[in-house]
This record gives sequence, C-alpha cells and structure tokens, in this order.
Amino acid sequence: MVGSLIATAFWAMLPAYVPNNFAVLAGGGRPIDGGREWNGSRVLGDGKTWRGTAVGTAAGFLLALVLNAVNEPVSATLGVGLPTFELHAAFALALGAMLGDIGASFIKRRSGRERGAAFPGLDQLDFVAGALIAAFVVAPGWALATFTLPVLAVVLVMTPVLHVTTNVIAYKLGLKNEPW
Ligand code: CTP
Ligand code: MG
Ligand code: K
Repeated sequence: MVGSLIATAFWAMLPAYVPNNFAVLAGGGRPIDGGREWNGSRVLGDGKTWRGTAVGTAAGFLLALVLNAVNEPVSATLGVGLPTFELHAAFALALGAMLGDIGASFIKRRSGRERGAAFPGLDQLDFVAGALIAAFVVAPGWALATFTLPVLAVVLVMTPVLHVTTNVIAYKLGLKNEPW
C-alpha cells in the first residue's frame, strides 16, 4: 500500500524532478532577465538562463514520453497501476517545475539573497509547487485523478529528501556550485 503510493508519487513527479537537474547541466548563456535589475537587485540573476529552462523543460517532457512507453512492463513488474501522462500534463509538470524555480529566484533576489544563496524550504519545494499548480491548471482532470491526497502527501515528504540528496551528489561531482 505505502510502497505503491511511493511508486505512484515518484513516477508522477519524475517529469518535474528532472528539469532542474538538466538545467544545471545545460546552464549558461543568456540570462532570462537580460541582466536587468529591480530595486537594486537582479530580477532573477545569472542562474536562470533561457538554455537551462528550455533544456530542462524538454528533458522533463521527453522523460514523460519514455515513462509512458515503458508503463506497462514496469506497472506489471511492480504490481502497481502507474499513471500515464497526458501530453499537456507532461508539458505542464516540466515547465511548471522550471517556472517554480524561477519564481523562487525572483523571491530570493527581492529578499537580498545573491545567486546561489540557500533559502531552506523554498529551494526544496519551489519546483513541486510550480509543477503541481501548472498540472492542476492545464490538465485538471488528469491531475485530480493522479494526485490524490495520499499521493500528494507522499510527494511533499519525499521531494525535499530527494532534492537534498541529488544536489549533494551533483555538488560532490562538481556539477553544482553549492550543495543545495
Ligand atoms: N539553471 C539555468 N536555468 C534555469 C535553472 C538553472 O541555467 N532556469 C542552471 C544555472 O547554471 C544555475 C544552475 O542551473 O546556476 C543551478 O540552478 P539553481 O540552483 O536553481 O540556481 P542558482 O545558481 O543557485 O541561482 P538562484 O540563487 O537564483 O537559485
Ligand atoms: Mg542554487
Ligand atoms: K533553485
């Protein structure tokens, strides 16, 4: 029961989990804010780029297609009815994750935090909030059927743990400048 909830939550959120990691790998190039400032601080900062956002969104969307393709054998193996992704739900999860992260950078800059500064709580849940809100707006029927309250509860507990773990690994591998 708990195992199938965790498997479902992890599977449903994978298209929202990978965009940030691909953005880290693809980052660089023109910042989204074009270097502009607002009230003496950058609007978003150099850590939010067009390339990172585009590659991250594409990676999340493509992963959803791959997950759909392997849904049957994986569901059979685990004995769990894993969700399949409607196309616009897949896109919403991926882009929403990136937009949540961008929104968090906007908040960080307004609160005087430089690029890369930690904001505990926000750093771990910004992309989850963005992905879930986007999914519920763009594909409400799919989102309601997939993110039941127990699944949502697992997502909110599991995500910060996974986020902290993957970022520490990316930091140790030299892919990220900070371990958060
Ligand atoms: N990145 C990107 N575009 C995005 C998100 C991330 O190019 N939309 C890349 C940047 O190279 C960024 C790195 O991924 O530096 C790490 O992402 P993140 O930790 O979100 O950015 P920070 O550099 O820490 O900046 P911020 O303080 O604004 O979060
Ligand atoms: Mg960071
Ligand atoms: K972030």
